[in-house]
Amino acid sequence: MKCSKCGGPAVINLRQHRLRLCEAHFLDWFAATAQRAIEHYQMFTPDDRLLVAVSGGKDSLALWDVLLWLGYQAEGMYISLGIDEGIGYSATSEAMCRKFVAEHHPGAVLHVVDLAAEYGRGIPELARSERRGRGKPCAVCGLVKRHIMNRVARDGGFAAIATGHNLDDEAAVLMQNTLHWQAGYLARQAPVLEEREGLARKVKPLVRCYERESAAYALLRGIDYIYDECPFARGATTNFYKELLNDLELRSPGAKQQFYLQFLRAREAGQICFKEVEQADLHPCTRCGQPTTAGNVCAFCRLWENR
Ligand code: Q46
Ligand code: ZN
Ligand code: ZN
Repeated sequence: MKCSKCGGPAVINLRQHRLRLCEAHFLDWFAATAQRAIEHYQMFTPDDRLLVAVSGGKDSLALWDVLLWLGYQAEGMYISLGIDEGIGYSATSEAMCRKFVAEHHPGAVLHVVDLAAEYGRGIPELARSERRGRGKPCAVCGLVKRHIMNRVARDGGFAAIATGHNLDDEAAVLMQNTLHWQAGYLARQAPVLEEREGLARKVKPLVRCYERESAAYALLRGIDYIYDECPFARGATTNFYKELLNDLELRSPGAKQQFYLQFLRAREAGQICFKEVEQADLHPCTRCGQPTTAGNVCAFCRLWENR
């Protein structure tokens, strides 16, 4: 297999683009693809300070690496959730983030928030004491991560929070939302979520890259990452949709990309439109000052009352 650009030995076949690339040309292609998405969706400029949400996994570390490589001001943010489940999940993922900085970008800033140390409980204990978290702590975990990210982004004056969501993630969510005709979610599913009354701007620069491409990027750049998924992610419905889309992709290369990018294009062109569900008014929580739609005290602050 030869590189379509230089004729050297190719390391990857991007069937959906009819491109075979050698290591150097693939790394360039990956960075250029991220850069095109950043520009096309007007995500940020080199003057903006970005907070990259890192989990120790391939997508978020690949994103942080490529943003620094492209010359953006990107700081990392890791939240230690206190998840062990017999595999030391949080400890290993934090170690991967620290190793990444030490080995690849010694000058980069990594913000770490340790939930148990700072608030007294990690996700599993918190979920056990919460009605909505029994059995599956993801609802509580999502709430905690959003709150802490937003706080760090706001306190640090960052222009946006960048996450490593790739095209596979977005296509799976799109499929799920489409099959259920979740018009409100479809209206809001976008590579950029604008800032709103104290909620930080959110951007997803890797939305045009397949998951296997961010894995290949991490591998070729020598980035060590945690291979295990969070133990609580097992059986997640998005994984089911990802498998369906991968089957489709095998039969018809490019199907995944077509499904997701055509949705964005058609919406941009006004060919399809979904009415946004009225968003509830936000006001500051009387305890922490962060935006909430609930009563005076936000859901995050109320979490710690249940013992
Ligand atoms: S970290 Fe948290 Fe995820 Fe683990 S507990 Fe669920 S939400 S699966 S992305
Ligand atoms: Zn080449
Ligand atoms: Zn609060």
